[in-house]
Amino acid sequence: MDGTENFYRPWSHYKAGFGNMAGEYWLGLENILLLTLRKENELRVDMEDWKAGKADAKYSSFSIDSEVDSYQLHLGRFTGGNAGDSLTLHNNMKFSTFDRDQDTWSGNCAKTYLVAFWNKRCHQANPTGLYAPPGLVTSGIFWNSWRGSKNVMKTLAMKIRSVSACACAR
Ligand SMILES: [Ca+2]
Repeated sequence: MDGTENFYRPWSHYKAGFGNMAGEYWLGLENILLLTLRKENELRVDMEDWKAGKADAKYSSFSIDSEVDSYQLHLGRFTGGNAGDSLTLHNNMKFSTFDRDQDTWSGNCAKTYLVAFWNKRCHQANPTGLYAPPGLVTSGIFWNSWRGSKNVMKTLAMKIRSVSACACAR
């Protein structure tokens, strides 16, 4: 959202989480695992490009495996949103950082594009790319189905919430 946080980090940082919850932030794979372990969660991705346009993409479920299974991604179906679907390609991929290459490419996506994600060979969505205005970096934050891989995003947030109805007392 403002480029103040460094997202080019090793496995241990992506496992534990980093940043400030009020600003740029990665929740941490271990926390995501615990949050998605017992309840079914849905995912919503909100984004905004540099021309002030907004878009979103929604998925019916979102969970990950534990670290021994490399935090493999399990994504439900795309349920709508004007950003289109750029995440289904990443379904069933293991998480990769520059120091732990688990993508399906012979090279190292994380190192080549300075990212950490559920890379395949390599990506259609790049939420942890370098933050910069359009034209300054070759591997910025993008969502391919909405604005292509060259039109970078100004903000991007991945949000999960439980799909089960609230059982709280009124
Ligand atoms: Ca590889």
